[in-house]
Amino acid sequence: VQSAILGFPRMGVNRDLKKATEAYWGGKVSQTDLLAEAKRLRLAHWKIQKDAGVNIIPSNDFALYDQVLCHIQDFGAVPERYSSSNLDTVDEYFAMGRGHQKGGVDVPSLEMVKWFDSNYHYVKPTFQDNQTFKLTSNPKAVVEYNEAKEAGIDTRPVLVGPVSFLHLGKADRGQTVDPIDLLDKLLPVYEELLVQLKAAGAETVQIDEPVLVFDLPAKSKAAFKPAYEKFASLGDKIPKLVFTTYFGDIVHNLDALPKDIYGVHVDLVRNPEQLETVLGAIGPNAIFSAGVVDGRNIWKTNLKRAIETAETAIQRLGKDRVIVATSSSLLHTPHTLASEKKLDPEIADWFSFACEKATEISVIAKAVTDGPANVREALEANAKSMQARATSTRTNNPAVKDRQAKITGEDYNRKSEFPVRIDQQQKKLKLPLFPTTTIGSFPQTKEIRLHRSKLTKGEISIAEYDRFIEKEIEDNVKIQDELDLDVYVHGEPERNDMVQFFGERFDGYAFTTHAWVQSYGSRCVRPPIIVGDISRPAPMTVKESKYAVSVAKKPMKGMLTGPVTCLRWSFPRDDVHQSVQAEQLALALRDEVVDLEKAGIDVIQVDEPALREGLPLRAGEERTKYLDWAVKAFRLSTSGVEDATQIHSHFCYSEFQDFFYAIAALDADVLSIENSKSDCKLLKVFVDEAYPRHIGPGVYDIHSPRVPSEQEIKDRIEEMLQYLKPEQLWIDPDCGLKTRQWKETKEALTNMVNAAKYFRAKYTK
Ligand code: THG
Ligand code: ZN
Repeated sequence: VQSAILGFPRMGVNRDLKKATEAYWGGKVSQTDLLAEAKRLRLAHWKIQKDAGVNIIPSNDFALYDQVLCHIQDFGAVPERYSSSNLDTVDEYFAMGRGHQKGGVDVPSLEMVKWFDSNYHYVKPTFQDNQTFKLTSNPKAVVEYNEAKEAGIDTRPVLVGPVSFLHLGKADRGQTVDPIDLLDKLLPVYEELLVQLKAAGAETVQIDEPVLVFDLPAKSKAAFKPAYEKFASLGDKIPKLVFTTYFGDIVHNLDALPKDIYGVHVDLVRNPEQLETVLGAIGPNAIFSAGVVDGRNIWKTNLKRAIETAETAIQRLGKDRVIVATSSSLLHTPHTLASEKKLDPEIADWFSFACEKATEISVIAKAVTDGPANVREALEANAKSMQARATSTRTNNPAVKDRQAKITGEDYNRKSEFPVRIDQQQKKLKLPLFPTTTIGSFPQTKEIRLHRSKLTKGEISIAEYDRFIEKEIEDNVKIQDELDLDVYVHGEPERNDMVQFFGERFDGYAFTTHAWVQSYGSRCVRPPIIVGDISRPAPMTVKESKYAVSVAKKPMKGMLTGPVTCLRWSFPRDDVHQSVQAEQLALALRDEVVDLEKAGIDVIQVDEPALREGLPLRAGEERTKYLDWAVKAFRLSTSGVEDATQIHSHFCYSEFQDFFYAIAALDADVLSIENSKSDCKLLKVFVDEAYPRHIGPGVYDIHSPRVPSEQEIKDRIEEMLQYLKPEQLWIDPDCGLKTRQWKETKEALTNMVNAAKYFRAKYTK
């Protein structure tokens, strides 16, 4: 029985790839240096997997920015605005990933979107009506296969399959092509690439078709047949293909599973129940790849259970036809547990990051190949860890469970309905028409980062740090005075990431020093880990907010991350349902909300940008259930306040037409939503559904340093007023401003406030 890894994290043990790419973008290292560093990382990662005893090691899972983007370039699907910019291959690639504004070239990036339900973002292939494809002369998959081979490692190249590549793409702006209609044009490129891989020596190829887990439109679903019949007809001219799916089950799409495929991989961590059905559906000689080691989380694999699953498959198919594998690519896990020097050893014993998962997968393969006696020590140690975690007092907090049991229906509801609330809020806040505000964070300057890092290293005292933060807050308030905004924020200088910050303050969480996971391009997040029942040992944000109130003469907004987002952007427990974890987070946040209110904060924003990404990938009962507990968690966290306290919430991803009722059910007094890049037509849903509460659709894009003109913002507001009532509309930017510089922030906000004042004058006449 062979062992396989579907993909390895590419950042390196110390986020080396992030450092190299950012140094290259900043002009600090040459392209040659960057490419050499990338090569060093690939070799290091192959070697880790080989040394761990893994048989099937992936190549072409590496990417300088994003793996889908690599395919766009290698398939000649680069939109003309980039290909005509006269950039070299590497710069053209980065231009598509992050935009390019240099040397007379000014192109924005391609759209970046969430990769399934993960916190990773991929670059969306963007097609023309007259799209053609052409394989590049040096395909990355071949180059990297050869590179590994030269180092003495025979790898299995990974490709995004043709149906997924098209289905995950879109027509370019102004184009009408349905990407899936491009299949016939695309297939020859795959054929050529596969032939080259075979010639280079690749025996098998992992062909990723994760879109098979979706509810697919008929056309996309029908595309698998011609695509894979074509490949089957090529026989020995191409490598054998392992058709690979993950993040869901494929039972509802089994009729689209290629008949003559060499192998099929499914995710048995997410959907173990699909095992029997899939085993019954694959061809009489097909190989079955069992995804039994979680590629999305950091928990040590229960080896006994994984071995049992593999044995079930072996009993049906025989040892030669079964591969044990990670459930998905390990891209979504941190590099190695070995870097965590500060973790409590009791808890560290429960974790397994990418390097450790490589060893697990090889132990499982040995156990089912040669018998468990050959890996007895490893199995015994694993069983001990499992037992220790299951019985640890660290995971179990009776007081939290007790409180959960006492939740009543009342706890989910504000005291009064919105019309009563808004009246009282208005009496207290006395806001003008078209009130202006920002989403919460202000630029995280070098100085702020420096102070945080000095505090961590013990180079300054807590008192010194607190004084510095107060000074920052004071400055932020002054700036808002000058800008003449209506509802202030303190600017969050004391916070790192919006989830990490809370994770470090809740009980029941563990947090790491090096466990970075790629979010997009060179950007990483360090998700905190939920290990046990969650509670709030002490107020988390009250000190800073209270100070902010004391120096501000206008209403100050308190800022919190909502329960669903805290859950989604953490590594969750796998021993308790997510709804239970969300409820615990909600109770802890509810206390914080009430404490903020007591401290004189009259406006409290509870952000839920991850509500959307948590939506189960397929429509149906699962989605309804998810939305039910997610909405309840939000309401539980926010309903403890008086009517006169105004609850805001913010959403970064505004495509919520398909679950609008849930957004409405949050019952937030004011919603701010990302809207600046989308069509204002999206706002139509608020009219259609007669949404009664207040809304601030972002009036400009904060993801770019570009300063919007006052006129541009006025035009935008004018457009919004076609859909929203003047008394409903707030004026705010798209998202938090932490990734921006102060100069552009001040200029943009000045224009925004002036635009708001223009409409205020116009409508109060
Ligand atoms: N926090 C978390 N997840 C997220 C976001 C977030 N997912 C979606 C979206 N926002 C992704 N966006 C970003 C934006 C910036 C960064 C990461 C993800 C970022 N990271 C720093 C870096 O890589 O340099 C490290 C952060 C730090 O210093 O703590 O800038 O906001 N959880
Ligand atoms: Zn946002």
